[in-house]
Amino acid sequence: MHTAHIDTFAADHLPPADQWPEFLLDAPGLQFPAQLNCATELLDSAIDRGWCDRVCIRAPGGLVWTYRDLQAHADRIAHVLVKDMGLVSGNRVLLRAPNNPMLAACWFAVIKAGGIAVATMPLLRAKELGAIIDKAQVSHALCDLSLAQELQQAAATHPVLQQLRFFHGQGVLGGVVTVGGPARLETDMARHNTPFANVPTAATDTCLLAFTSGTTGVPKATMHCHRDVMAVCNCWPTHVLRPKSDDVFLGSPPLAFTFGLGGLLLFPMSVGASTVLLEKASPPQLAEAIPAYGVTTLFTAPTSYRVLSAQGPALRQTALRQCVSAGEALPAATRAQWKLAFGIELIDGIGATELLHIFISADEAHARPGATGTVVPGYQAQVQDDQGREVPPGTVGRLAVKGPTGCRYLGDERQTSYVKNGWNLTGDAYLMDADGYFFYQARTDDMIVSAGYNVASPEVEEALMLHPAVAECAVIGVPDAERGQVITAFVVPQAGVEADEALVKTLQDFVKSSIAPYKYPRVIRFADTLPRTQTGKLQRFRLHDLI
Ligand code: 3UK
Repeated sequence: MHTAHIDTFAADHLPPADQWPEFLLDAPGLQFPAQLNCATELLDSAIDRGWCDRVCIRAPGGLVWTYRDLQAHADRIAHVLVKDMGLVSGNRVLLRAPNNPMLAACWFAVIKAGGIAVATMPLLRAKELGAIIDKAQVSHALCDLSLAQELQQAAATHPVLQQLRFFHGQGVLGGVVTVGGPARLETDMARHNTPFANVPTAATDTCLLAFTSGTTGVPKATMHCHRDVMAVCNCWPTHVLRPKSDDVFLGSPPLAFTFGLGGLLLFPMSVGASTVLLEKASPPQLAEAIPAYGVTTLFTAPTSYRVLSAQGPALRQTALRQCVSAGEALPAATRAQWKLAFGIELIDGIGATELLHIFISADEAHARPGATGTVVPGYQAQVQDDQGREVPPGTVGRLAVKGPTGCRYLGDERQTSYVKNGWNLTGDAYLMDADGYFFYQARTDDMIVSAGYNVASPEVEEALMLHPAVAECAVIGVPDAERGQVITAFVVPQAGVEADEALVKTLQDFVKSSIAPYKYPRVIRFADTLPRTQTGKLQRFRLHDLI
C-alpha cells in the first residue's frame, strides 16, 4: 500500500486488500488527486477562496473565530506537534475535549502535520482511554484541561503515550505560564507564529481513526483517509442538505463521533458556513442557543427532538430551517410530533462510523413517514438475504451498502463480518419499497422471535410511543422456555402519569389495537431512564441485566 507517512503503522495495519469493501469513486465530485491533505482542502483553501474574514466558529462567552483565526491556531498547534512534541507523519494523536474551538483547531493541526487524529468521547474513563491508546499505539495527546485527570491516569500506565499537552477550550493565545501544572499547549503555541506548510500526504493515507460507539463488546477502530473525508463532504451535504454559506450549524454529537465531526465541522466548512460549538448540548442548551446564535441547521438524535418538540412553537420564530436526525432510527411518531410542533419535516439519515457519514437519507421535500430515505448519490444500497443475495422490494433482510467510503477496521478480525463480497453490512434489518425508500426494522440482533413470530423491537417501541402516557420506551425479547422469547417493554412514563397495573393494561391494549396483536408486550416494566451510549443510542442489551 502506497503511503507518504514516515510512521507506517496505519498502512501496516490495514485489513488485507481482499477483505476491503468495493470503493465507488466514479461519480462526479469523487475523483481526487493522488496527493491530498484534507486540511488543505477544508481550511487553507477556504482562505484562498476569500473566506478569511467569514465567521467559522462561535462558542459561548462571545468567542468568534474567522476562518483565518482557525487557521492561525491550527498552524501554531501543528508547529508545536512537529517541533516541540516530535511528531512525524503517521503518528497517532489522541484528542480529548468537549466540543470547543480548540478541539477543532487541534483536529486540523494533526491533519496538517500528517498525523492521524484519534478523537475520543469526553466521558471516557482512564481504562477505556488506555484501551484506545493500546489499540492505536497513540504517541501524542492534546487534551482539554477540564478532562485532564483520566488521561493522565491512562498515560501513567501506557508508556507508548509520550507527549501530552493541555489546553483551555477557548484558545487563550500567548502568555500562559506553566508553574507545576500540566504542560500547556498555549505556552508552546506562543512561540510559533509562522504559517505551517501542510504535509503532502497521499489521498489514501489514513488521517483519522474513529472508534465505534460499542453498544457491545470490544471497541473497533475504523480507518479513514484524506480522500474519505472529502468524499463525505461531496455526497450527503451536496445532494441532501445543500447548505448555504450563510448557514449557522449547531448540534449535540461530539466531534469524536463522526456524525458530529461531519455535521458540526467538515460540512459547514466545506461551504464557508459557520458552526456553533457547545461543550454541553442537551435539549435546553440547544433551545437556548438556536435563537442566540441565529442557528439555521441543527444536528441531533431522535430523543433530543422528542424533548425539543415542546419548544417547537417558539422555535418557529427563529432562523432554524433544517433539522437533521441520525444515530438511531427515527420513529414515525417522532417525525410527526416534530412536524406538528415546528412545522418543518426532519431530515433523517442513517450513517455509520465504518462509512464515516450518512448514506441513506431524504430531504424535507422527499421525507416519508417510517422511511429513512433513499440512497445518497455516490452510494449503492440493497437488502440482502443471509446468503448475500438481493431480495425483492418489500422483503426484510440485511442492509448492504457500498460507495466512496467503507469499512476498514484497524487490525481486527471482525472486518470479515462487516464486509462481505465488497458490500458493507451495517448490522441493520431493512426493507426497501418499490420506490427505493428504505424502511428501518431493527438491528439484526434486535429481532425478537416470540412463539415463532419475528418481531422487530423498534416496531413495538413505536407503537407504544404513540400513547400520550409514554415518554420513552425500549423493547427486548426475554428468554422464555415456552415462547422462546417474551416481548418485554421498559417504559418511562410522562411526568405526572401514574405508573400502575391499570396503565400496563391500557398500554397493552393500545399496542394490540395498532399493530398485529401477537406483537404486544406481555410484560411491561416502568423505569425512570433508559440506558444509552454516549452517542445517544439505546443499549437494549443492558436491559437484560434488569430482568
Ligand atoms: C444506527 C440508524 C436507523 C444503525 C452515524 C450518522 O450512528 C452513526 O454511527 P454509529 O457507528 O452507528 C451506526 C448504526 O446506528 N443508525 C444510525 N442512524 C440511523 N438507524 N436510522 C438512522 N437514521 O444501526 C447503524 O448501523 O454510531 C450516524 C453519521 C455518522 C455516524 N457515524
